[in-house]
Amino acid sequence: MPFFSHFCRQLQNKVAAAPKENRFPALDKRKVRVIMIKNENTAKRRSYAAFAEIFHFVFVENHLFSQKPLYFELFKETFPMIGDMKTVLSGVQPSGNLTIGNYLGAIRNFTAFPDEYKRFYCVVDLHAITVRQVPAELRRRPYETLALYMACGLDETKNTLFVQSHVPAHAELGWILDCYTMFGELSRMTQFKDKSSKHSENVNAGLFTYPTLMASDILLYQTDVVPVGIDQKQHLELARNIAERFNQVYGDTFTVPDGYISKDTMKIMSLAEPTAKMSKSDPNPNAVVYILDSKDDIIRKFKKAVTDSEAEVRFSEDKPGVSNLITIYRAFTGKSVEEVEAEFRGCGYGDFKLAVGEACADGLAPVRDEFARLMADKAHLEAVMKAGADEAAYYARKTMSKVRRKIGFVN
Ligand code: AQP
Repeated sequence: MPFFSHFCRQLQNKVAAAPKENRFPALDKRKVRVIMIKNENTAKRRSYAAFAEIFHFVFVENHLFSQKPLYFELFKETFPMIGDMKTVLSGVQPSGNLTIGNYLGAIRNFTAFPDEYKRFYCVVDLHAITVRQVPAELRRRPYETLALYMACGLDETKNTLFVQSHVPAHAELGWILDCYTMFGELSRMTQFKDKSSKHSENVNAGLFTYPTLMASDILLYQTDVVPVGIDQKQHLELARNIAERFNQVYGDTFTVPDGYISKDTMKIMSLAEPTAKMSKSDPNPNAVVYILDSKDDIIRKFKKAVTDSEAEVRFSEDKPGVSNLITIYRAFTGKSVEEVEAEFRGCGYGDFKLAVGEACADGLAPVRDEFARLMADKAHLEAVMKAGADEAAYYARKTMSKVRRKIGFVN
């Protein structure tokens, strides 16, 4: 960045001159946000400069710099023609150890969005209690999930990382949206049918209204894009319907979101039962590869993976086990189906399974190492959670005040 050293000098001068309570925190280059302003007339540039002065931005040539994300957002709100960013949001339940299904179907795609997007990634603990959780585990897992987000490449200074229950507006909007969602719509959700048959002793109302809480997560941040696995497509469609219904009644209130579903890895299947989705709560540990499994465990699980009796590495609907292994191998090597088929032509399944296990274990090794490093600093994880929740709450409040006003609640 050509202006960066100039900026740092200016910022340091400003820090020295500012009254103590207004001082910037210690200069942290990673946290600096930059807005570029081009082709604007002098009057507009003067207003930017005045704004910059009040909110401790530094204005250098065509760039505005800030260390305070909320001021940065306030600026974009005040001058909406600038910084017209699209918003991305997604989340993972802390309902067990995360699997390569969660990784390939969702988390790895979270990192695909460049800095031009405003990105919110949450740990959806409110969703997790639709199924009974052990409190001590539920307390621990948000740290692990957050550390995994970061270990997978989500930079906490560029993404808003937070825990859903730390922003009460999710539950508040969830209730409101319940009142704009039809019983029949929720009854048609296949995840509700699956989960209520798996947990027949606890078919609670939360399991039934899970999709409206998910709609709340999305609509609260005026989300444009939601990266998810294909299993969430039906819930996403419902979120769109709810947004459109609300907008029809009250006028433009919510952004209608789109899904972002990676074609190649939209559904990673169980290794033991390749016609069923790989799920973190699967009671059979050999069916699931966890992101944090050791290399030995990963290879052992792939060696046991269910295939078929043909001994031919070929991608085909009638070969679900082999096709699933090809998908996983491709995801970790970047090879095409044809390349994989050619590579293993004439080989037995033993060699193929070993190669898949090694590619997967090697691909995940940097994530495991970084996870261990991050988990050793719980205070940092807590600071990330807190900063993320503060920032998310700021956006959530804006949507909630609009929603409350439109519905007719007294402020
Ligand atoms: N097997 C999978 N293939 C592709 N994507 C997957 N996802 C989950 N499993 C696969 C995607 O991961 C994101 C987070 O999922 P979640 O934890 O919120 O809920 P889930 O879909 O119910 O995941 P699990 O692992 O099956 O959890 P449990 O066992 O607790 O129900 C979502 O985007 C999902 O699509």
